[in-house]
Amino acid sequence: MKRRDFSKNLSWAGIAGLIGVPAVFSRKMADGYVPLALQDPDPFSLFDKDPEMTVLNDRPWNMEAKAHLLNDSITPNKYMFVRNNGKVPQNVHIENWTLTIDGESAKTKKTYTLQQLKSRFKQYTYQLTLECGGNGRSEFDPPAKGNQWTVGAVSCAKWTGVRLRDVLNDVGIEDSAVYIGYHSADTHLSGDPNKEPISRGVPIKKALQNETLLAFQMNGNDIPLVHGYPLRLVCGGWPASTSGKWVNRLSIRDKVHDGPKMGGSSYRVPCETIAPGTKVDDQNMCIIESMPVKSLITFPKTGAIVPLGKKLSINGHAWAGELEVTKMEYSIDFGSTWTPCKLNPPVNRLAWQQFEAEVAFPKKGYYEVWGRATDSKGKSQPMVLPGWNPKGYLNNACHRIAIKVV
Ligand SMILES: Nc1nc2c(c(=O)[nH]1)N[C@H]1C(S)=C(S)[C@@H](COP(=O)(O)O)O[C@H]1N2
Ligand SMILES: [Mo]
Repeated sequence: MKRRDFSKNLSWAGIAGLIGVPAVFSRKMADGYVPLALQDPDPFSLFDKDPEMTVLNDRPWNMEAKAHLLNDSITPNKYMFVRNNGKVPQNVHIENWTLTIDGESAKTKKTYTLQQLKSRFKQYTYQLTLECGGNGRSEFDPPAKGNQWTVGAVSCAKWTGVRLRDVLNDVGIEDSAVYIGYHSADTHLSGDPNKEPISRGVPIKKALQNETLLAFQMNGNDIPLVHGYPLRLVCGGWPASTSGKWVNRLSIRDKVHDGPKMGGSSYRVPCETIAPGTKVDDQNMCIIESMPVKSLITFPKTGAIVPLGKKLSINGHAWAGELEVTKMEYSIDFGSTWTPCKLNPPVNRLAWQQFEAEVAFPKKGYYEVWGRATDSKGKSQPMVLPGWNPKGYLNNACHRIAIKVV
């Protein structure tokens, strides 16, 4: 229950009804005080998340999965990470929800209701990998400020919606178009209604890809509120910050979009590699586009115990931004030698791919299984932390799990 609804709607008798017993000194409670027993529920039930998820922040809410929770090939809501920059919009009414397309490079300005979007344009469903640019940040040294994501800020759900391209073409795109920028209904943490928490976008070329969707469903149901209900931009393979939640306006820009979190060092890395800890001028920071090749061993859970002589089945996912993963390998000797895994193709472009292997161990003792993916351009995951950068983005080092053979 939300505090506001509570103070508006409940009598003391109502409170007693909810708690199940009378509040003995209820008359002594200050006006507007919310009894502990009725304070906001834990975030897991609030957002329908599994209690094994890790909460990294509550203002704003940020939550990640542990590797073993991401074992499904299609990520269910309960294991999907939450990354908010502001406050989740309340009182969303889909009957009144509209999407306006405007901007310097829009031929006209048009507004669509959700119903119009759904009925006027063909609908498509794709499984799309969304990884936060800061996934893996916790390993950076010197450390980077922000949510200390470990490995679980990645998901691959099934998104249904209309192609952004079809809607933009319906509005008309001028030749001058360079970028699109999204605007959303979430509100700034400061409470200032004129401030947007985040307004990012992608180059027009990415906006016009088949798989770039204006989605209204996730895994066959309405998108959960915290993931962008009722309308979300989904740009698979790119930092998930480009996938605007609660989208109500999109601008076709004649320059690189300049909304909050587009400039400075936000979602940018040094254009040239630098030594850890180096200060970099803003003009030498470049916008992150396609995410780098990466993989996650989602089974077994780290710490598994295996009897000697029994092979261990491992499996997980691999993805490579705009590219496909063409090779997946594992190592049990700290990266000295590598053995190929069986790797499946993606169900569609920009979806993660499943891998599996049967791992044999030579004798009793402690092992680590490391996973390494290689993309279609021949780039592999690094074994150690790659390219230090001030904000701690793009850590795609090999994932590893600990195993004891007994
Ligand atoms: N409107 C809006 N869209 C947003 C954000 C946000 O705070 N507000 N966060 C972005 C970031 S940084 C990420 S990583 C993804 C997270 O998506 P999820 O919470 O659905 O997993 O949403 C992106 N879209
Ligand atoms: Mo993010």
